[in-house]
Amino acid sequence: MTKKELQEKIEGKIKRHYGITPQEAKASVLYDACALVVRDMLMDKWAETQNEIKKKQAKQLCYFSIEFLLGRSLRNNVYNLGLMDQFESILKGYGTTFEQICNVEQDAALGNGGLGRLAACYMDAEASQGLPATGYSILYEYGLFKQRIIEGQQTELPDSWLDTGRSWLVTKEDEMVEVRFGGRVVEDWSEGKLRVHLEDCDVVNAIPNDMLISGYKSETVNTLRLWQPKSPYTMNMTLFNEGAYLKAMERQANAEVLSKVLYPEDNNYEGKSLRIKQQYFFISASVQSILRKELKRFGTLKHLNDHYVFQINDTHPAMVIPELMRLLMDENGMSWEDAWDITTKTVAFTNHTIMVEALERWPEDLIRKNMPRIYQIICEINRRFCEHLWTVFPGDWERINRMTIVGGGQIRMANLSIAGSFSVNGVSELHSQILKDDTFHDFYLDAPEKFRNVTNGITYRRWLGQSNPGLTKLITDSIGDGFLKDPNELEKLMPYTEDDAFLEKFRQIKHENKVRLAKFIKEQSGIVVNTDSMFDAQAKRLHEYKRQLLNVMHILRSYYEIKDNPQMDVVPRTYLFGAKAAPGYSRAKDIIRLIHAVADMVNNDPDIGDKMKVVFIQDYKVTVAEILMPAAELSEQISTAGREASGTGNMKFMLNGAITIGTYDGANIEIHDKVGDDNFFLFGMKTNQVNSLLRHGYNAMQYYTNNMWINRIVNAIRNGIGRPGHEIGFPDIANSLLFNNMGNVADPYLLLADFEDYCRVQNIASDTYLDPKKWNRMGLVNTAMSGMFAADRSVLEYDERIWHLTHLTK
Ligand code: 26W
Repeated sequence: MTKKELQEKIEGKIKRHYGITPQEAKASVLYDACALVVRDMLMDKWAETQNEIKKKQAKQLCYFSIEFLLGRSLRNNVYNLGLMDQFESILKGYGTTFEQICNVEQDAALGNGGLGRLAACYMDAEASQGLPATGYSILYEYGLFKQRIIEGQQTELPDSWLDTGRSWLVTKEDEMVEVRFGGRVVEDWSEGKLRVHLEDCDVVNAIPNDMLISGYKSETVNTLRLWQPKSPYTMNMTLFNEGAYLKAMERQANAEVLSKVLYPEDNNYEGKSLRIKQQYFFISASVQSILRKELKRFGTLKHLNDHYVFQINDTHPAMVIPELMRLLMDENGMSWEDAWDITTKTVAFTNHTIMVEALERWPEDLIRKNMPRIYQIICEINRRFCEHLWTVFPGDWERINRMTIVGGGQIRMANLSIAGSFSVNGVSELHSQILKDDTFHDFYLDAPEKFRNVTNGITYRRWLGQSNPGLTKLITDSIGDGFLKDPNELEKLMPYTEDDAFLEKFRQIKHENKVRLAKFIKEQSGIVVNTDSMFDAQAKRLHEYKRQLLNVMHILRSYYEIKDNPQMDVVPRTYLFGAKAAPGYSRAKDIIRLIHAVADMVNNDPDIGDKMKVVFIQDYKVTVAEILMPAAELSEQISTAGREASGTGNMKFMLNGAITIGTYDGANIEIHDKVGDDNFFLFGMKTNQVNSLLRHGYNAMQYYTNNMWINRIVNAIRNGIGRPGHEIGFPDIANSLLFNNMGNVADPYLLLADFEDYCRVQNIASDTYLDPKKWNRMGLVNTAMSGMFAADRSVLEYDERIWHLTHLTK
């Protein structure tokens, strides 16, 4: 499309929707007009994609996820359509910039962290690779909370993303479906065979809101279908006339509350009844709408698994299994055996965590009350599964007990997911191995053929092409832009690691990105950072297993070293944190407060000056990550070995030329394999050492007694950290490292055991930084070897190993 045509379209929108000229339009109007024009363009391609799917009778992917952490859309879509130059020039003509208009858009934060962002990266990769895919989730009215720091403490504010997000949605009232809650299951033999239906249930209408998903230079446009609940009941006028206003609207309110808010828990299960209703709501609506299409197209559901594969993103969508069974049997008259055959050929399951506190186990009562038919079906799945297990493990009661789907008054969603799927995968080599050896070992013995690995990946268009234009240009100028479609081409950069002029340009770009971040930090917090210092970043959800506290302990050590010896030569560092804590996770919130206390102490100490700064970046989200990743030099990936399923932030840092300081955990291992020992700061215990230490009784206190630094640091944390006169003590944090608490051993994530080794490699990192050429060469090796962590590679592996989709014209 030419600039002129595009401009006419934008101006047409402004005129028709707002009745003004572009010169009169404020930024929000320009944003809206641009978004609508882009949406129209995607709509045309979307229709083409649908045609091709029909014509080819293509096999499609349905990706079920309770989270999609999309971030902004405008720049992404314009970039994918190859229209960046046109938009930039048109908006310049209106006296503004495209960047300013993009900044109007709020992030669509319909996710918490890794799992949600992965779903978003995969949507991009599928469209880019011409794989037909639909994502299914909930149209949350409020995304993940906005984080404000007040006096060092996190507070949460609502995030009403739809103010700007609406522009991307296409509401399809005519594709509404009904979802039923509660009621009674009625069995009816009147026609000679058993038919089951529900009576007296509460109905919630589900309305699809489709977001169109573009791919990079691709003809394929896919759909993200976000369900919005609407009550079919109008207000109860009798109650209203009696003056019982709230009661009169209760039914309506109960339905619409389903999509009010995204649960902010990450890696922590809480058996909230609204959450299970959210899960069932979007699952039932999605499966119904898929079956409706299949029936319309083929007149039968017998070949469902030839036309669709259902990938469930962790266990949150596990009710697809009984819901698909219910619809096939109760609404389409299929036998149990046929329905089970189709279900288990259609559903595939990805696990994203081995943290036990993240395992979903719903109280039986809750399911029985809210989804009575689903409850019955789960019980029958369980009965038959146990019968099967009895033949595989005769007499092995203990094992069978562990494997049952219903047990101890609970429904175990992971067990249901494995029993009802043809494929189970982890998200990194190590994690998939742990699933087989440990977490799901019993299931592996029962059905080894189900288990696979697909290592996670990220989309290079957003995380390099758009967020780091400087580096993208340098790479394109030297090896062409093929890497944006085939990321393995990044390896062509390897010869440049010996090219001094190239390395100097690489350094220069990193510096510019650091300046950009420094400006952002200054505006947000008033802190002035030294852009010649090493930018050392840890950005991820706040969780004890991710060990932000270990990072803090090292910062304190460096601080005391300077205080003890003010003349000492140090490599200046800026320690950057970005992290949200789940609102109910008090230890995590306490650690955020500690980071602020440390920042307060370090940043205001005249003895320290430019040598150290500690910055907590408020409200870490996709849009902030897009500024942070390109500016980072050292990437902190320091989880306790065996605990981080994969990590994907590690990949974003690597791609942008940061060097990892990390444990042998998750995808860090594969990053280390790619770049080698020389280009990675590896430290800490391995998974087997961690496990055996914990098994044989880990004695954290011994480190406190024997290690002078640990002793000093833990005491300081207990007694008071802060600028003089403003110290705050954190006895709970200190105690958690030393004493058993509430059934937990002291220091369950082994910070004290890994501390010395961490400090050792931190020193190596500092020494390395003194040789800029060496540092830059290491950074470039990281960028060059990062091809395998592209989402394109991941989705193609899913396709080859699990999905077997029909490929569309790219
Ligand atoms: C029910 C509460 C709850 C909420 C979210 C339990 C579990 C989760 C997610 C599965 C947690 C999560 O996001 N896991 C992360 O998934 C990423 C994508 O695979 C991995 O890279 C991260 O290592 C993993 O922590």
